[in-house]
Amino acid sequence: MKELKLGLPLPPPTDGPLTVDELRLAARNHAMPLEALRYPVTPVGLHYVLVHYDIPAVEESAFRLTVDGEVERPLSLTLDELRALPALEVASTMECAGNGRALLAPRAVSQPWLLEAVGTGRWRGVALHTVLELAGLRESAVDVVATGLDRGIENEVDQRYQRALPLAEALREEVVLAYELNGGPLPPQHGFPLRLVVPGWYGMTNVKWLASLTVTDEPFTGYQHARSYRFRLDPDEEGTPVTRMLPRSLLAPPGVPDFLSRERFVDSTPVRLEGRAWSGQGRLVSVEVSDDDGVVWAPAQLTDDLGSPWAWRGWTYEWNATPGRYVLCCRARDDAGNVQPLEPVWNVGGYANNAVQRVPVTVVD
Ligand SMILES: Nc1nc2c(c(=O)[nH]1)N[C@H]1C(S)=C(S)[C@@H](COP(=O)(O)O)O[C@H]1N2
Ligand SMILES: [Mo]
Repeated sequence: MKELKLGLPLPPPTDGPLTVDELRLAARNHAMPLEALRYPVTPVGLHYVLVHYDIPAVEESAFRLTVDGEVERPLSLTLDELRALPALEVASTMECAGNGRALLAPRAVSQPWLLEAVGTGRWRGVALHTVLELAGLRESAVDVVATGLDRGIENEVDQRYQRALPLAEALREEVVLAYELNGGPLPPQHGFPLRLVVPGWYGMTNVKWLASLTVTDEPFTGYQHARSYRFRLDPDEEGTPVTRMLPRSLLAPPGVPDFLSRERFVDSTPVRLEGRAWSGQGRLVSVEVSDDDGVVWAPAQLTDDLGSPWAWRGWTYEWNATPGRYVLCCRARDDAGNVQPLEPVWNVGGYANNAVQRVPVTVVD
């Protein structure tokens, strides 16, 4: 990690119109169209994508995963060697920590997500603990640092993309080094040939193009931990780390959209409203629906197509409405006591804004 002085520090938060920098990021990094909420497992091309720098070039035959640091036996594993280890598949919902950022005011100038930076995949690979056991953890082990092949400059710091996991998280049974998504090889944009998948945590933890695991004897303080991905009310404070996903529910907008505004028009009711909901903080316990902008709420019916505690659950709600204008909302609650707020909770980086979705709908005669 090297500090450069390029005169390219991050711009301050703004209330102004979307900048070209944000538009450029938005065009590279796509969200999941909300109608794709109909699929319990998100088709690969519809899963959201977030790439901080460039998708790196990878030569499969030259690829090795190295494991070093506080281990008894440093490793260098080919993909075939990883595939020969016991396999594990986990259906897991992943959401970017910046989801909802563009709806904050002032907003951090970064990837300007609205609400759809989410997707669910069947991630198949080797459990991280299997590889760590093969290497043999030393008593001194504290963090497992995952480093990607991609490199770039962020806030004047030249870096490889790196995130670390505390040992207790790294040893969880369902943490996967994935070489497959939805039954096929990982596509380039999702981390080919190998990525880390940490169910329950926000997206940034799931290091793509994974090249090395380094076990450290002290907590990791790299850029994506100490500078980025922290809840701060002031840019100069230390802040607290962004970790697990807060509960969120999303509604597949009913009816048909207006091309430009995407306002919805519904011909007649009753309409079966459908969506999905998840939480990385606890078990999802309820989803409620409102058609009056969050004044009166009614319970939705939860479904469980995937049967994975790490994947979103479906929900449905039979909506009976007369002609008129409505604002549909949904909110999720988990058993850790979290519920989606009606108004966003602001922070400098624009992280974890899980305020309820609002979908204006006109029911026509
Ligand atoms: N190596 C590397 N891993 C990365 C990133 C990255 O830029 N480089 N982006 C992270 C972020 S911020 C998110 S939200 C997820 C996005 O994963 P996806 O593109 O497969 O949806 O990957 C994470 N892993
Ligand atoms: Mo992200």
